[in-house]
Amino acid sequence: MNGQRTFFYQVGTFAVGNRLLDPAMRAGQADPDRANALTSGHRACQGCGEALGARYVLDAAMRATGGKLVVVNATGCLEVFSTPYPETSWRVPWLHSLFGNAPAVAAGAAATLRAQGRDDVRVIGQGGDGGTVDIGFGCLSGMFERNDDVLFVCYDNEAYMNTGVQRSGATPPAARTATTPVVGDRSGNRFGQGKDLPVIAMAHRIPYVATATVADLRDLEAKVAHAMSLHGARYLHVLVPCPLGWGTASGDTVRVARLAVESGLFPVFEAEHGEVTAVRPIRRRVPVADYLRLQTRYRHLFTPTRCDDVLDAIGAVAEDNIRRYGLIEHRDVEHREVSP
Ligand SMILES: Cc1ncc(C[n+]2csc(CCOP(=O)(O)OP(=O)(O)O)c2C)c(N)n1
Ligand code: SF4
Ligand SMILES: [Mg+2]
Repeated sequence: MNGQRTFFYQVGTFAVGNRLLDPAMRAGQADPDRANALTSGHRACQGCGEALGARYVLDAAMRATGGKLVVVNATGCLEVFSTPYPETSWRVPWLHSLFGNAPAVAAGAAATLRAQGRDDVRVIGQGGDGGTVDIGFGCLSGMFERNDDVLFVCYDNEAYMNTGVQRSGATPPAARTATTPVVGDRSGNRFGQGKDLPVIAMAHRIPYVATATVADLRDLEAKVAHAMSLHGARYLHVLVPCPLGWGTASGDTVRVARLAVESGLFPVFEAEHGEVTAVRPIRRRVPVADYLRLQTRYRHLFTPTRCDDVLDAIGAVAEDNIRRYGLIEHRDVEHREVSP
């Protein structure tokens, strides 16, 4: 690449297979020898963001560890669609834990490997938002507090999807779920603003916390690679749109994830030992309505009449994120460009 300029469109998320690039600059998914950790034939819905996210994450982790990886998976869609007995789509050593104890099982796997002197084998725990922010929260906090050598990945689709789209602690305000219906003047989810687990993880001062989405493959892969270069407790929170639960078109998964970022509703950042070290700036800010309108879980905000008060309240959440993380003009912390 000496003396040759590389343009954004040659290295962006959609250029994953650009074989003109130096191998080191290509995305992991462009590698014909990638692990295919979550291979085809599983039963996820078409356009499932969680399946996409898990594939990116685990292939990147397999690459970073030379294939020496053990994965512990909480109960949820990711486990159910991938392992209908006696079949499996996983091409990694993979354990299914209970719904609520994946971080503890992962910590146990890491301790066992250490006791066997096999520090080269790394451990990832993973689960949905319900398994992470609600029922598994105590085990996860313990894993953070003990600084166990585990990367825990939460695939956040903002509800309990596997059991029929019930509200979780990560469900955002006004979203319609099976347990937060739109009835009369009740406008979907009325419980708080959703649990901010990345910030709670940062409060544990663990070595690494990051957020990402399935809209930016290179960013996600780079964060996994960085996480696997570190030891101790690490946490990655990935926004993964769910066409079934969100009421989005299956072809819109990546677009919806991108709009979540560009509206300011999902800040993408990294933090080390409790301090934000990098943010991904918003390139082209969009109104929150552009993001919400694509999802039938928010249809009641637009029809039969537009709920400007609720839209304004959601817009204020985005505004607050933009201010807190400096997503538009960030001067205090480094902006780490993931692509060269
Ligand atoms: C102790 C316990 N309570 C409830 C369940 C039923 N259950 C299985 S998966 C699930 C929801 C999973 O939601 P989430 O963690 O967000 O993952 P998703 O399916 O959305 O990917 C529930 C309620 C269970 N398996 N165990
Ligand atoms: S319900 Fe949602 S999370 Fe579950 S398989 Fe379907 S798209 Fe994926
Ligand atoms: Mg979920």
